[in-house]
Amino acid sequence: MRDDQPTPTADPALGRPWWKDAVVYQIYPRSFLDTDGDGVGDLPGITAKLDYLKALGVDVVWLSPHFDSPNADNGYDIRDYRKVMAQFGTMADFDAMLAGMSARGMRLIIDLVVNHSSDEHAWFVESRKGRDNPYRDYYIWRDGRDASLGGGPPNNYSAFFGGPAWTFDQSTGQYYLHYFAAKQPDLNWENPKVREEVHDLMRFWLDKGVSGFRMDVIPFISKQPGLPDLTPAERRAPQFVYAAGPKLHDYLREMRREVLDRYDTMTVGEAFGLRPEDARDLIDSRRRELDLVINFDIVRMDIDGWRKTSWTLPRLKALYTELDQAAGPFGWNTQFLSNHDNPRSVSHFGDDDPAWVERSAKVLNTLILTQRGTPFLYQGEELGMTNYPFQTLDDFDDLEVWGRWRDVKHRVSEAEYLANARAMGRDNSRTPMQWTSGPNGGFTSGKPWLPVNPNASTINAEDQAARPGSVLAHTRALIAFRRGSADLREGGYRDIDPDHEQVFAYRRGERLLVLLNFGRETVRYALPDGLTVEGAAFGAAEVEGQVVTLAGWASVILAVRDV
Ligand code: ISL
Repeated sequence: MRDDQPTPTADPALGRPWWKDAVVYQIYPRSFLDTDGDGVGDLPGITAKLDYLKALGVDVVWLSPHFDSPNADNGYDIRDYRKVMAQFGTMADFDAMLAGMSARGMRLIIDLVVNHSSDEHAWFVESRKGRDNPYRDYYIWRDGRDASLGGGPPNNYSAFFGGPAWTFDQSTGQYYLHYFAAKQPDLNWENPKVREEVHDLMRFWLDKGVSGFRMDVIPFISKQPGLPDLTPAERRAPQFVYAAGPKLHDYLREMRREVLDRYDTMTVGEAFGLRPEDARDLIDSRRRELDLVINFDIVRMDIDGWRKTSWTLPRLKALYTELDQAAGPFGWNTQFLSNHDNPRSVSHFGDDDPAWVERSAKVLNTLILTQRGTPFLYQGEELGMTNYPFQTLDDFDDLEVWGRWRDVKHRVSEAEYLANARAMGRDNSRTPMQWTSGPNGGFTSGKPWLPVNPNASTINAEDQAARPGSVLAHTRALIAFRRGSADLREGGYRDIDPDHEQVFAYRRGERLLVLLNFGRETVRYALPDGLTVEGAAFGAAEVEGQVVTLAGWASVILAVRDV
């Protein structure tokens, strides 16, 4: 532990928190189900599918931002933290959705986006009116660099959605900071009034009955003192500087003292810019900061900025072991392979060829649901939904794709950039849920805000709900199995064959061995000596003595005994 950290208190004598055993399902409301024909998903659409989620075995829903927003970044630019986005419905719709979840024994966590607001938020509208406005210090305003030093923005920070992280405001002659889009000005957490405003809005939603928050880019809220320039090396991945401010732990402990400890909550920090060893303090239960983090090590293992690189199974396995060990005895990991910012897991880590997509999606969902930690499934992952076949850049909605293109178009061909965006672009996971093989995949009766994947004709919930052996059936059964298995929920984790190029083989607890074939070739996998197979605990595989035959993209959970 760093010597600048407070001495942790003894781990509170708390029972096992409910969120350790929960299965979380992330909903991107814009793309879940549209009930009023405007082509955009809405809250009544979620309410209409609560029985579907309950049947799947979902315990907690993580709802991406549902707040009033101009949608510069599809809701991650909030204009009013206490108002439901009109396209999604009303506060009454929210209350009905939450009541429906509670009636089914499900909890809801919502997205806390407080590193920045929308530039249309009343606070920013006031702040930009004048240097002496009471709201001026709700945001981060600075004079430009001295003319003798060339003028321009205060430092060389870059924004993740292209261009500099500073925008000049003519009316007051200063620049304001925005790590993301210019329409997403960063809030000034040094200002206690900002922190009090955030605490108040958290209480507003907790008092309505939500069970916690996923905290958007929360490591960024503490800024570097003096905001010095980035070095050339830091400019390649500025998130590691933006996430290393000195007061993050203070702000989180204050948030816990002032708000969270007064409620029964689950808190998940999006740890963009933190390495596993940096995140460890955030999730150390003795420190009472966050419960969980969403880390980037696996989902971004083959992304370098806008470029897709490559990954190997041994490297993936090494990351699982590193993250498991980094959590240590007082931490707990999230387990996920996709979300609204990353490509579809079956296209990223599986095999989305129509002949293999179902089998490989089942392998990946088995990985998510049998690893040690709290599983997070992303909407559509239970179906094996795939990336979208984007044809041109004009097919993309995401400001990240467009912002990065502006940054690189002078030195990268459009064909090369498009190939990378097709593989890794965030819109891949934002195409509408595929409910049926009918028009627009059953998502809307109108024109969908983003096209529905043409393969909805063969990959959809209606078909899979009726078909044993579907990804949906497999995922549903495995969630039920996991619920009944202390080995999976609480047991230890150990990779028994880290170097194998195609098979991922790991022990869970005392009695389970998970075998995943990450390829099309059948593998006759030799178990280590000293291990006796007692049978298949979940799934099936041919076992002859110490050899297990794994068909292409097959998975099996074996009951084993050490002899
Ligand atoms: O990695 C990224 C930046 O290069 C983005 O995919 C993403 O911005 C990053 O993971 C942070 O994500 C969160 O904050 C963003 C929002 O666009 C994302 O949807 C959100 O998950 C700004 O609020």
